[in-house]
Amino acid sequence: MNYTLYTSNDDTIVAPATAPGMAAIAVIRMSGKDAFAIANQIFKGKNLENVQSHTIHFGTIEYDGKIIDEVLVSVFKAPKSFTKENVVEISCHGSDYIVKKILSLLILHGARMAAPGEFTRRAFLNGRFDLAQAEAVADLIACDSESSHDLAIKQMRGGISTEIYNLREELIQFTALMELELDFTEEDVEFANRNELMALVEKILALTRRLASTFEYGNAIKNGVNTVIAGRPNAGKSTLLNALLNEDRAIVSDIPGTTRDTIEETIYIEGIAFRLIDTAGIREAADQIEAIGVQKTMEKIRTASIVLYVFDAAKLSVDEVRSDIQQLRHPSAGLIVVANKSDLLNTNINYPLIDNDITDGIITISALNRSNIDELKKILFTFVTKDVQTANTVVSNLRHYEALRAAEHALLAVKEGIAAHRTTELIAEDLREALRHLGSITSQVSVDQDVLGAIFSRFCIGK
Ligand SMILES: Nc1nc2c(ncn2[C@@H]2O[C@H](COP(=O)(O)OP(=O)(O)OP(=O)(O)O)[C@@H](O)[C@H]2O)c(=O)[nH]1
Ligand SMILES: [Mg+2]
Repeated sequence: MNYTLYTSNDDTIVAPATAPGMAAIAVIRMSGKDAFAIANQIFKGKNLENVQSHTIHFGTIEYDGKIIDEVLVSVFKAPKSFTKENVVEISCHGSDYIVKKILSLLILHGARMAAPGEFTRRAFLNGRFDLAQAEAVADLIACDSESSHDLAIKQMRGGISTEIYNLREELIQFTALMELELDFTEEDVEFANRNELMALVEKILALTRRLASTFEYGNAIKNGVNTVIAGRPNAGKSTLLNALLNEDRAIVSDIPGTTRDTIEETIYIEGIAFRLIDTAGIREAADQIEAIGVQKTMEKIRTASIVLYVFDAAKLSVDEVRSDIQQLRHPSAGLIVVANKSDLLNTNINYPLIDNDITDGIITISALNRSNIDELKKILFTFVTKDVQTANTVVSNLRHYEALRAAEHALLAVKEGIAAHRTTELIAEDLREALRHLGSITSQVSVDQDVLGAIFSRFCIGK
């Protein structure tokens, strides 16, 4: 959707606000200065221009003397509406025919079909909220688990905006002082205390780094955590998948090399989606199909957030376990060691020789007896949420993440500049660059029209 396709903001726009298909009710939303006048043309009930804001009215939609539907009409008068414009919401019966008919009648009387995201875009342009919050509305609509919902609400209420706002204000003060110095170049004065500036830059750097680091986890919460179950053949990987799912999804047998293609299923642990991926056991493949399976396993590990390394605790030596970990360890994924088949062991096992810093957790289970499975789930949940839980704000938006990273880059240049006693002019330039990136998150500076277009086109029509 191209930004230039939007026509005037004076138009009254209309779109279905509910998904198409059969449903009990459907809602059509109309926003703009003529919303009441246009609705009045087809609504037989009260005169909507004369009713109070935030009221609901029963009546019929009629055209050519024919009743199209019995409806409820909600009235929101500017500026107390989502878009801060006059808004009418028509709740009709949920049939695509009725929805289309009513839409066409409203368009006939002067409304225009809304472009994707145009309602939210108007809300933004009319100062209803900042850009980061507008993007959170998109996330809120798309969210499908409790955690992603929490995340979107936090952001919509202005989490990231407030965290950035105050520090950015301080930075603006310094930049202003630096600009002042530029007016007195011959006199060699320093209005901006370099030590204080350095301390502030450090503080902002810590914030941008903290916020950026929540991105990876925030993203995982939003999109599901890729969790690859890997290990040698017969370790019990498929049995573990079944135990975590609590159903017999994957084929289990005592023949090594049972699983040849990957199997993917999703489980929710306290609202967070984990995409479990059962893989072919890793060994020297006996045939070509198995070789392809092993290759696929390694590919899956590269895209994993967590690798669950499963081994047969009754069979493998510590050295073998260690060498497997070396092979499976991937810098961008956590690695949790799962010692399986505890039911075959007489004594409790202890793995003091498996380095703690190369694993993110070790647990002994019996996939067959389903013992310790809940504990394993707890480890998974804690691993994913440990960074997020301590943070007030979680960055879940790629645009914000990129802006934070760009700000960090500019701030590092400021730091270097101060340390190297560079000229005020050079430092001020990097400061402005940092301010621009920080400001672009909440759009305290002008955001390119292209950027706006890209953001709002992520919405679908009616949002
Ligand atoms: N005693 C015992 N046997 C288990 C346990 N978990 C799995 N097994 C058995 O180990 C054998 C292999 O289990 P699978 O789940 O198919 O192993 P896998 O790792 O998926 O094997 P491949 O798909 O061949 O790589 C089966 O006979 C399982 O019943 C366990 O906790 N205890
Ligand atoms: Mg298997």
